[in-house]
Amino acid sequence: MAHKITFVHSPHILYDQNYGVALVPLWAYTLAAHLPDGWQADVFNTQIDKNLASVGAADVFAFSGLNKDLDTIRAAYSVVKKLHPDAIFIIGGPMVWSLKQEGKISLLDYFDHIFILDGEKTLPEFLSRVADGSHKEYSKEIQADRFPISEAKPIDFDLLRPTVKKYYGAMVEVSRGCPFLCEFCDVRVLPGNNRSNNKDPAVIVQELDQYAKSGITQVQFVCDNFIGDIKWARNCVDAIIEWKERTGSSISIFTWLTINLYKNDELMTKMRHAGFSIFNIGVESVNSNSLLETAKVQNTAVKMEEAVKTIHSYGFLIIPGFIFGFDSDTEAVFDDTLQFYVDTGLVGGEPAFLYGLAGTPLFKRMERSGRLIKTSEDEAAVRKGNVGVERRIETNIKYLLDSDFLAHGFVAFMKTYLSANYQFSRFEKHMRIIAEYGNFIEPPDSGGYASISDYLKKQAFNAENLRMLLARIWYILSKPTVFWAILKGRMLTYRLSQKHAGLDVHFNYWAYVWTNMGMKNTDLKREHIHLQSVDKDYDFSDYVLADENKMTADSKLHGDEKTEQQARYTNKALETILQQHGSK
Ligand code: B12
Ligand code: SF4
Repeated sequence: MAHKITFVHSPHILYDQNYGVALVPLWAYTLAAHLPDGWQADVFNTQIDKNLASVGAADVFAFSGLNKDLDTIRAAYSVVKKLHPDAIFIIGGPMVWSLKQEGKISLLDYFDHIFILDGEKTLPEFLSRVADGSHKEYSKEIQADRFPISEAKPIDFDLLRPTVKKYYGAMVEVSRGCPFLCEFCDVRVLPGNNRSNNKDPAVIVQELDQYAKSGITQVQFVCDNFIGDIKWARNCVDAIIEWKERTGSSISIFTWLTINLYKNDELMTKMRHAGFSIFNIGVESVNSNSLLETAKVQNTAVKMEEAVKTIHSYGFLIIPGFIFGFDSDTEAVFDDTLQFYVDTGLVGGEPAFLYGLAGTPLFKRMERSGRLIKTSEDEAAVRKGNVGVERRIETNIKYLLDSDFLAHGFVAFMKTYLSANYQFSRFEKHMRIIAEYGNFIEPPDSGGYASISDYLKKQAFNAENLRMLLARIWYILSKPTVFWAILKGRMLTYRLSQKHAGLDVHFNYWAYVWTNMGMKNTDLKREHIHLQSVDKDYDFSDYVLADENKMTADSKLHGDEKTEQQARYTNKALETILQQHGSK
């Protein structure tokens, strides 16, 4: 008799994250491709099916999630456990790694087994042992080595096919890891992850082909940094172009990469032809010492303004990551960031405050210097990410800048950010760069990742999403200045479209992000922001210095070979701060 595993995806839906679209739970379909013979899989996603009580029997129920999903996973577990008490319950995913780093793995003790890191090898081995009854010999925690993603199989598309149209576009994992050093980032500290591990472009094309045959054209290329290995990136882009020419398929791609792309005209040109449309890029800060502090070396080495404009000029849209609260930040941080947005025509992005993610060098530095907030509230913040209901913004770091200044500054920042004049200036600049630089390459396909037809369909057939769409429309119609700016933006798009096809997506994306931010932040007040800073008479002799800042041999064992290099960069910036404060 066949054995069965059901993957239960039960994320905590942050209203302001997905804005009414569900994305394919990739972990489940990735792992389902690696089941041993004699096993069949099912997926239950509480995002698209609310009736968890209808979940059928299985030998094993597998859960996964991010830190913010702790509560919803517990709730889903309780429902399924009550229905199927004799089944085996297991969990894995990014949350498990983070909790382990933080010494809080016991929060998942109610699971029979906890899988740390990649499951492609550990899960099938475990299931084989379940089949012959010997799995009880396994310890509670099952730790994996980094799976060589070059050996990845295509996802189990047969399992996904019946529900694939319920999701916004496709998710294709292409690469894991990143060669850079950013102090706050936990991508680079995962074992073996401080370099790119890449999937075979042939497998990527195979997955694209499956989605395309189901009529899906908007694709997320899931990775940490698409150009972490530039040679592989070129091969991958070539393989996509070859596949498109061979099959006549048409896709638009969203992915994650780094700012150094701007130097590579040939690659950018090819990426336009392949259908690349939107990039998530960590700009992080307009303050060069803050970039040095966080060892974002690829950003310190370039003229950021020119880099952003160049990438825009090809027709790409950038979702910039901006972070406030670096030690090197000055009181000019909010004004300078607002100016940078306008100067470079950035139309997207949602700035956030620096957060110490467990396991990162930043977390360790904050912990050692007594600036990590470790209260029960901290736990709540870890669970919910940055967003809560009453406490909308809450972090786990004591900043050097005054918390009151940061909170007031952020409220004022948001007010300007959302104002119609400011928004229109950004959009106008964005379009002007495209029109004037002479680099623009029309998208080969009419869509673009943010093409709205699929989005609107997802909104129209779901009451909750429809309410969100109406709220969005109301946000525009209820404010004459907003309505007028949107109208001007639409007219500008129309005018420029006469010369450059494919600009609608830029307008759509601008209006989408503006209204998202507006709906979330229009009523943002000082009291929604719970930040802490060091005492006014903070003794800078407690501030962590260069030698103390080196990572331990343990982190090297984890494959993070460049920790000392990162510490050198970070400390160069920190020493500037110490000099300013006349200490040590
Ligand atoms: C794509 C992506 C997104 C997409 C969402 C995708 C989706 N389907 O919902 C978007 C852009 C919306 C997004 C948003 C956010 N994301 Co995100 N995102 C990713 C990214 C790049 C890929 C995730 C993925 O699908 N990977 C591919 C799958 C196959 O990998 P996986 O899920 O890790 O699964 C593997 C293993 O973990 C393991 N495994 C997983 N589950 C299980 C279960 C069992 C039983 C077993 C045995 C094994 C196992 O096996 C799998 C195969 O190896 C990751 C970084 C990364 N490279 O993984 C970040 C990441 C998951 N995101 C992260 C964060 C913080 C967020 C945000 C909270 C950011 C924010 N502050 O706004 C939001 C919240 C999203 C939300 N929905 O509310 C963090 C999570 C950190 C954490 N510990 O919680 C990550 C890890 C990035 C990072 N290092 O900081 N994200
Ligand atoms: S560039 Fe920095 S933040 Fe981005 S994935 Fe690489 S190490 Fe992390």
